[in-house]
Amino acid sequence: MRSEHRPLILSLGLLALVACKKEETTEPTPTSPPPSGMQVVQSATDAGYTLELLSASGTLDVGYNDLQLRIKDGQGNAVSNATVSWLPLMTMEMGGNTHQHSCPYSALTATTSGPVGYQGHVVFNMASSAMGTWVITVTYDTGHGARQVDLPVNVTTSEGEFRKRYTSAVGTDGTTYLLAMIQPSAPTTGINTMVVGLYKRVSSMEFPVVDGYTIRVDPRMPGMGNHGAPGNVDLTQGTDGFYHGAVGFSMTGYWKINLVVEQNGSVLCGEPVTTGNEGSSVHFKVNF
Ligand SMILES: [Cu+2]
Repeated sequence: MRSEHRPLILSLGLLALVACKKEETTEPTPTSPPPSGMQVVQSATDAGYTLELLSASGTLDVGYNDLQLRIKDGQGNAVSNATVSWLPLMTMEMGGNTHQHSCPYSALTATTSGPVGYQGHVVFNMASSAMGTWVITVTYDTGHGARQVDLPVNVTTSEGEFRKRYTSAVGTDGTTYLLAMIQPSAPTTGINTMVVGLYKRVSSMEFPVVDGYTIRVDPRMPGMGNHGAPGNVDLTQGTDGFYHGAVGFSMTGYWKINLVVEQNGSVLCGEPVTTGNEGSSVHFKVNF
């Protein structure tokens, strides 16, 4: 993800918002799984095209979501030469006021394998509720001018007593940081590859990737004397923009993955685990 492209994408999205005529109908019922194994989350028809948003589970939840977008023409053939962008937007009713915000998300790029289409990811920072609803607005151009389609989506919570894969915290610099665990998605006993997306809130619409920080990793079992495990490697940023490292789990069960975010050796958010402090306020939770 290249954060510097986002303002451009936003500007194009706004231009398209002004430029193109809205005309779509949505079909809220998910259809049967396509051959890729990806399942339709939401679809809509527009100007003879069918747009499908897909995820592995056919659902969306808070945190990191790998997604695909497929555009089919009237004959059912997937379009590969469209220009596409998207904007996830939550509209919230708060005390009589309407507030809108986005969340971290990538650009859409052509799929490199599997069915023809476009791929990207969205890090939802809030679940859908009676207070707020998510819409992913897709702007696409198949060579006949930009058109815009709204895909209303339901985002469920990913947090429970023993699970958590998204968190946010206000740093010592006053900035709100957002952390999304991408790996391990299926933790096992031993050393697990760990991948985290780290973003900051610049405005309600801008959440760029944070570059060059360090995320310290300290997994503990709160139910078993808060013991740790060997094999942890603190996370540093890779060329893909995500933070890569490793987390060790010496046995099955519930683990709290305590995190400390540092910039040049100084702590921005999270607290180290010590004899007097059994956990960090910045953490993920897994149970397997
Ligand atoms: Cu919200």
